[in-house]
Amino acid sequence: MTAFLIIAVLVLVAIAIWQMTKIFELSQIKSDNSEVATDKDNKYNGYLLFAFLIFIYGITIFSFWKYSKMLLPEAASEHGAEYDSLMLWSFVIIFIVQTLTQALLHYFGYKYRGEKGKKALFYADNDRLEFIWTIIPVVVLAGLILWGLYTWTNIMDVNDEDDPLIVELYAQQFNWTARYGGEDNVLGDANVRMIDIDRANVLGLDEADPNATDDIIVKELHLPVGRKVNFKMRSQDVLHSAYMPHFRAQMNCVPGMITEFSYTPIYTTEEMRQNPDVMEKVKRTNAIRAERAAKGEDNSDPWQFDYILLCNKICGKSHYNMQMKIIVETEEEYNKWIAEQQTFGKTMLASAQ
Ligand SMILES: [Cu+2]
Repeated sequence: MTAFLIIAVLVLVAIAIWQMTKIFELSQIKSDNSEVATDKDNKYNGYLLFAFLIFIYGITIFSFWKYSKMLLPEAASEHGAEYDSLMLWSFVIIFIVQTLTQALLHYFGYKYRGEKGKKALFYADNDRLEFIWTIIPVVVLAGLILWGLYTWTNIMDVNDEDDPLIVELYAQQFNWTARYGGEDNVLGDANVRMIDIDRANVLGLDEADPNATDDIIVKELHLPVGRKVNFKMRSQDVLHSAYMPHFRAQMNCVPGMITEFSYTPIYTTEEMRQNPDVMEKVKRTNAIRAERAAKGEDNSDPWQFDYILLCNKICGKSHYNMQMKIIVETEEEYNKWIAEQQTFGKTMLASAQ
């Protein structure tokens, strides 16, 4: 890596010196006009432009072929499908417009390259043409914006209808903690100033608040499938971002305030593991791992799919590893799991002894 950087720097320095000598040359008054483009130069540039067009189309096709398998699998939340189709249609439109305009731009650049004796045509305006290329983008963009706004308000609507599960996501450098409201599904008051590590009050819960007693603090997020979840995000130190890619969910965690996001998971972890895209990805990843293990670079434990909560805001040196496992399960499995977790009240009692 260092060798590569040194070479890159040397190349850049060489280019800079070359450019500077060129500027110096240009500043000299000379009689020969070798810097003026000839027909041959123009032809050469025209061909290069055409070659560049073929190159960008080639690399686009190559990227589709090579990298489309890196895309996320089908969305695992109720709003996810709507979000994905908005994204897909935006890309389809951008792709069509980009393909046409780049083709025209490069083709005309090539076709009307400079030639001795060729004169530019003065063409003042064409109302109809201008009307068409104004009205089409206006209609398409207005449509996309309206659809986007509609989707946005739908997704960002955090309300307490339909008895959502209330979960706090607590971010700190460099890990996540989740808190459930317990029996009453109400989170007790909390403030980072009340954090008391010695007494295991890691999230700064208000011990005087009766709602806090039955809160449950965990390091692995469990969610019952089909039930809406309202997340309340907090951060202890710097800006973080709670990113749950499979659910198409992301929200900043800001110190000193509570941010919210809500979604309904529609597939359990087990169901998602049966998804063809996911199975394909697991197969590919494990093949790579086995290859590395054979060279002694990795352990050979097979990887299996799990939903994940990631930090998506560069928050410090271990940001890359700030993550928490999410398990979506049936309601019975979830109830069984939550019943086994210790409440905040019990943790406080135990630490007092
Ligand atoms: Cu972070």
